[in-house]
Amino acid sequence: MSDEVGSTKTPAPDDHLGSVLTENQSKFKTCGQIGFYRRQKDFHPDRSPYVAQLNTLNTENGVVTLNLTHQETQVPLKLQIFAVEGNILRLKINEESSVKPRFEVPDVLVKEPTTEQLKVSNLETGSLVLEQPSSSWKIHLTANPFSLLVTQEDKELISVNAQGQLYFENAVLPSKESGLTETDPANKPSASKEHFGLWKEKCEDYLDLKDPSSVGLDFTLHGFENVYGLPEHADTHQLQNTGESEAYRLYNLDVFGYRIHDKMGTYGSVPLLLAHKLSHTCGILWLNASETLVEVHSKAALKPQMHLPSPDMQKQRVVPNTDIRWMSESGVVDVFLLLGPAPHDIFKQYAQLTGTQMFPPLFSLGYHQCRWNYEDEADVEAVDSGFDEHDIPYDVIWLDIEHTDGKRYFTWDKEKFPNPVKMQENLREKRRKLVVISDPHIKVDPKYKLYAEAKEKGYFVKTINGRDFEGSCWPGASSYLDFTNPAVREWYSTQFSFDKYKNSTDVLFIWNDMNEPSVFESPEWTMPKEAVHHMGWHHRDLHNLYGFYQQMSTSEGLIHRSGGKERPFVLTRSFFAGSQRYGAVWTGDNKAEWEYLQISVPMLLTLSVTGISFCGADVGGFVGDPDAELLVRWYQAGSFQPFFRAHAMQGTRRREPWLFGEDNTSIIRRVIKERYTLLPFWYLLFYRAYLFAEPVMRLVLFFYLYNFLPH
Ligand code: MIG
Repeated sequence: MSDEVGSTKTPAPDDHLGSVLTENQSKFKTCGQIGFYRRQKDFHPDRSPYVAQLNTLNTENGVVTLNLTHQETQVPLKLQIFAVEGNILRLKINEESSVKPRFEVPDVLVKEPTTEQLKVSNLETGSLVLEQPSSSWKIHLTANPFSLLVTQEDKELISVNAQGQLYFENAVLPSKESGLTETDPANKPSASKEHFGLWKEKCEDYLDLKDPSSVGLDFTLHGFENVYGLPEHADTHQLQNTGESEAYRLYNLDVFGYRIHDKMGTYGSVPLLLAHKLSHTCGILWLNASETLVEVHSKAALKPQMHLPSPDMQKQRVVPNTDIRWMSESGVVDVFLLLGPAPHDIFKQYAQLTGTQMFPPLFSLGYHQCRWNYEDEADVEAVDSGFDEHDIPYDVIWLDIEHTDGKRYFTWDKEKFPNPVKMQENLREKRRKLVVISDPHIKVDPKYKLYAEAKEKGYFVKTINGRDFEGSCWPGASSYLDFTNPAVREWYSTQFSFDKYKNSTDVLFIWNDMNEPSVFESPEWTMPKEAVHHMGWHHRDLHNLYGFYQQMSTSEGLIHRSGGKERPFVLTRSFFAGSQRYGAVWTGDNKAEWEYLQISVPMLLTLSVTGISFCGADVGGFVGDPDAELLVRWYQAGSFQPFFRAHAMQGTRRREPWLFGEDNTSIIRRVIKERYTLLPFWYLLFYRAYLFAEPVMRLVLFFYLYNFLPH
């Protein structure tokens, strides 16, 4: 192998890195710094202020609708209850009449769920029972205060609003009836507006102006102690109890070198929580794309013989339970209760709503070699032939942002990559592929065709003043494509066609990075919440969907360029529920440290049980230099993880598999070859994930306990 590949081109930036990482952590909010969290936490009534108005009950088309009225403000909310086919319940809560419509998440559900007729079976004063004749569950609704209890075969399963935490901020009230023009949702005249960040909220030097529109609701899972899901966090697979001052945060952020065992948001979000006990598995999908916080409080069962002060308490605590509280900054309450009962039923129910894993092309299940950056064509060729010389199989080599002309995506750096077609032909001869990066920020440069065209068509996200939003990212000043607009997605997807994307061939596939979106020097390194999208929605309402839409559009572009014949491969960093339909996800900028290798396992398991089977972590660790032992161990683990790619940050030492002595090379060679030996099996597992919604990576208990223990 030439010295070139083994040499360190840039000194390892260790000290500098340390300070960047520390500084990096402090730019993200803690719960206490989030206005809607403070407001919701300040709301802890003895009983829920909401009362169900049974006289408003309507059962048209088998959907149950009734009003919930806030006892003090008298503002009514509209509750809808749907029985969705396949043992799923859907609850929607929205304003009964609104001054401004609220955002409801589009495009995540594969179709409008098919509903079955709900029947009101027992209308007593103050309560009613809803059932669907062919199902074994029942919904018991109590009017005052409002709560729901779902039972299955007459056993308590899930309660809703049993803790009274239904919370709904109405920006502007119908003032005639209430005599109020604005509500303080905490309903405390003494509460300082500034503290609660109702109308404005500071993030560093940045002032966010908005209407208060936060929503929240609690669920009690009866008999459940173990809960899972809610990616993406660098944390254990089983969710931890959240303390009084923290919650799992779902807010997609560019968290370079993220902390482990932290509940801060990372790059992607799936608002799906699973709960498992021996006799039952169930799930809660909270369909909201704004910033969301989730509290988990599991209470273990107390032994029945223990002395408990009251018979009531005794009853409560002989079984364990878990309280879940969801809080979102805006949107509506739209929640699906997946009633199982077996783990595989939950996976199916979730897939019925949001789709299954896309069936990946075979090559993408092989080994991928990536680095920021493979410098030029000679470098690519040297690395490529290095694999042959060392008898190590691989399928894909990757090019990061430096391959472009000044970070203008869809272009090539003419000095470093003068002949990209030739380079791709060389790869093709060996039946190998190329993946190149394509980020959502577009360099502000009127001479850059993509920019000029998008600008002219009005395809960028706007500021509240109607100008194109400009932020800073890799290319310098950049505008951001508004992927929430179907016309933008359509246009962007055509950019991948061979005639538009110069020097691309059918062995080239795509990597979407920075799509949280990442905006340098902006609050929490992302887009300001009041930025304006298609149809006038604010970024706040749909933040967590941005990356989902970019991958959707890219994936459609690759399908389109092949005349609808080929399955695409698109890797994304940011994601949401449903992203499994478009390709693969990786866990972003991990570090070359043992703890990050360890945490990759629970992180990937969690993604897997929330529908995203095609997931992986950078083998070797992105930030910093792994020593030989860590690198070898990482290959050993990574070869058994679904998406298998080595990657390294700019400035780290080169680490192609043959640079650590023959002993280490031979171990790495062996595990990569084993991966290829098992490739047909991986392919089969992915086919089953695609067809039957079976996660590729899965906990043994999900598939073992339920099937073999009596229930
Ligand atoms: O912040 O494109 O997570 O995989 O190599 C750096 C350069 C931007 C972040 C990605 C990483 C990628 C890098 N990108």
